[in-house]
Amino acid sequence: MMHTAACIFDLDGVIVDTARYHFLAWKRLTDMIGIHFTEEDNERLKGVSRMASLEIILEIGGRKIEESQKHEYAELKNKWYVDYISKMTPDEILPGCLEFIKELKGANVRVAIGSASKNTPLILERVGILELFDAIADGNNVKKAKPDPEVFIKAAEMVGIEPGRCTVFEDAVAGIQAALNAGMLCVGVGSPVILKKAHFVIRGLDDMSLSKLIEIEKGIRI
Ligand code: B16
Ligand code: MG
Repeated sequence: MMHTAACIFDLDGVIVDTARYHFLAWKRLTDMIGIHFTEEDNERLKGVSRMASLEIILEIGGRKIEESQKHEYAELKNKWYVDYISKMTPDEILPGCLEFIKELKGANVRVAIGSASKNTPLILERVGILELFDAIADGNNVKKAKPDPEVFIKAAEMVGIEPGRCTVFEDAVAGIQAALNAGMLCVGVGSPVILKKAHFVIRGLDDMSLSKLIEIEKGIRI
């Protein structure tokens, strides 16, 4: 018997790899305003909201600017980012994702998105899987950023499943913490060294299946 009744997926880094588009758009902004910004710096932005990402970048560059200027920069970055993601295609869905979601649906497990991104609907629509999800909690209907549990609690509410019967799939440290704060089973997607707080870590959804999820549940005795 399966304990999990809903799976909540982070978007960027779990279902699609949009981190490179975020990087290209932030890089364009940092080049424009003369801040040295590297791919390594970009790691710090994963799972972090747009404005919080800009704050980190300004801190890296040692800049202090007016609020209005911050909004201008964030809007500019987003315009460039939207240009990139508008060109996304279904072949950018990460390996194993569709197969696993189909398996979950076959077992009557609810599937939802729990993402910080305000561009979630656009991305899902571009890669052709908007209709696949029973609920979408994202930067548009959630106020508090991960590690606050709000986004995952909201997703659980939307599918009508108690948090204790939800499993989260997350690639960012802040997201793992958010899932733990929500009282959910948390599967990290990526490096076990970085995601050490997760209950279990997989390299990608191609490393996941219904039977493996049941084994993970048994291992942590929920
Ligand atoms: P937007 P996730 C997050 O999505 C990204 O990881 C993070 O890099 C980005 O800054 C954030 O969304 C906000 O995105 O500017 O599109 O609203 O990983 O929570 O799915
Ligand atoms: Mg992510």
